[in-house]
Amino acid sequence: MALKRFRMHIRIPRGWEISDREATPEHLVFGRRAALKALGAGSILATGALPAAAQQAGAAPPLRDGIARNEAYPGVRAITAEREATTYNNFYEFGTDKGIFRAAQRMPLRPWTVKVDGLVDTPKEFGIDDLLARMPLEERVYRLRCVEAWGMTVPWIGFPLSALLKEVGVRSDAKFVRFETAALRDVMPGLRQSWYPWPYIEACTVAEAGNDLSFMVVGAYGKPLPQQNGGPLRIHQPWKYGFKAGKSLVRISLVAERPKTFWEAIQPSEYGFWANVNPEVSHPRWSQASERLIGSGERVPTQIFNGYGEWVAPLYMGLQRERLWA
Ligand SMILES: Nc1nc2c(c(=O)[nH]1)N[C@H]1C(S)=C(S)[C@@H](COP(=O)(O)O)O[C@H]1N2
Ligand SMILES: [Mo]
Repeated sequence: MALKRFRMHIRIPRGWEISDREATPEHLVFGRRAALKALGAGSILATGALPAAAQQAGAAPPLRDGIARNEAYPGVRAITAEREATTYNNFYEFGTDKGIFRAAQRMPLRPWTVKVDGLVDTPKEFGIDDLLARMPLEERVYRLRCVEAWGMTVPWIGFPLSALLKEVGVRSDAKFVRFETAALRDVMPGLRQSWYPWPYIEACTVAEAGNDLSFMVVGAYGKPLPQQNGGPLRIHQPWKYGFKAGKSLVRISLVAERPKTFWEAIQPSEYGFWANVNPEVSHPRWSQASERLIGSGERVPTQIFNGYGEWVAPLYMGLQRERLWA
């Protein structure tokens, strides 16, 4: 089925168009200060005027035409409204509340490069547009299940992680894949919260990375992936809790040792390395038996491996002694 094309509707407000009301939340104030400091323009702060240069993000060009939906992995649930999926987000670099989408618009999506290095035959650095041109783009409707017991269903656009790894050649001594998120001090106010172990690191095994469900996401709802959802490039492994899905990636490294991941470093008793979805294994502070659907608010039963067991359960044979369930 051909994917319907949309025109992009990314409109970046100029500084003078931001009302006081919008500019009040602390995360925006931090962001403004950081941007102004970077420009050496502290005196402008008093007037509330923000130079246009500090606001303008490098926009992503539209995705190519004719991206088809891969129907191999049925979404099952109704697709979450685009507005909901792009305004209810977790992206701590921009703040700890769900409404960071406005603050996230400050992050330029171009230019953008991603390094693929470590235990590979040929380490490479890709410009995002070269990567988009090279990779086999397709649409997949995947569910996303946050460890906080909410879920959504999104038509993502992207390519299998295995296609990217083929470009560099994974060496046999590589055991894990480490995903590193951008850490842009000037536009990410959350980085000032120095008690968090920035940058945001996530990881999986080479075997998990090679599973066809492991998807590098570059778009959603027919458009380039917006900042708040992890544009221009994020990983999504839909059988795992959402915190495994590192956003706005700048570096992907093949390594021999299991990396210490962001949430595991903060609270290992609550957020483990494997973090596979399981309704029967509660979070220490709440049940995982059901989840709230963003948008409708409906509560539905959670499925083991978020419903993707048919494709991923074999990955965990022989690993029963590991703490597989978050
Ligand atoms: N860099 C980074 N990636 C991140 C996060 C984050 O705070 N920073 N939050 C994670 C969590 S907890 C979830 S549930 C998903 C949310 O993705 P969404 O906002 O596209 O729904 O992103 C994940 N990726
Ligand atoms: Mo999450």
